[in-house]
Amino acid sequence: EAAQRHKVVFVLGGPGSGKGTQCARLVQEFGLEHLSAGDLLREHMKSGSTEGQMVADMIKNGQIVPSHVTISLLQRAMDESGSTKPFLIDGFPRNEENRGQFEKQTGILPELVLFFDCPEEVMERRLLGRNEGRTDDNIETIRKRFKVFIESTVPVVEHYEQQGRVARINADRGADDIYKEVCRLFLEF
Ligand code: UP5
Ligand code: MG
Repeated sequence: EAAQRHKVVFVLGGPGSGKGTQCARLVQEFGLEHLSAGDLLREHMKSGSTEGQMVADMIKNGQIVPSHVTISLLQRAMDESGSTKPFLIDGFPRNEENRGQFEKQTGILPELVLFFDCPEEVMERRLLGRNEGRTDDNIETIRKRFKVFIESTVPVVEHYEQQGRVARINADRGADDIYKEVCRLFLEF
């Protein structure tokens, strides 16, 4: 039996650009399923396995976890949800290797890629003010996350831009203003 092909929207943007905030609103209004790759990895850290410990170390250092780990978690979450709704995949793919492996293993190309564009100083202020106890919300790790974003994730956005799949959104605004624009996009979509 052929694996079920899920419809997917990728949500990309730098650390603190507001991916999680906007996804939470979208799922309420548009009947989508939110899958945060970061949340799945943070959950996986608690498993107590060797792999969980490796994920914890990599997140604390702002490094990208090997594709096979993240893709297994995403694939399982999509399959177990039993949902036919489109999935909003937040914070993945983070590098070209993630992108290629996901396409190869799932056969899925995104219907749309939302890209939240935000200056670093704004993202830095948001992350330092978040206070949710994340091991990567300290200035040292935040700087590493920005570097990884520029070096590894921006090329993924550029790849999808060449395919005409990207909606670039100015994320240097209040969350309500951003959401209005995101809503307009989804109403057309
Ligand atoms: N906030 C949100 N919007 C605002 C606005 N418009 N104005 C003012 N404040 C706003 O927002 C961050 C903070 O800003 C919050 O306090 C919010 O209230 C406020 P949030 O919506 O959480 O932003 P988000 O973009 O989701 O930031 P996050 O920190 O989650 O982004 P990251 O991309 O850094 O984190 P993620 O969880 O995706 O990944 C964490 C780590 O996991 C990575 O560094 C990596 O090590 C690992 N990872 C992988 O290895 N592979 C993956 O595929 C995914 C993650
Ligand atoms: Mg997030």
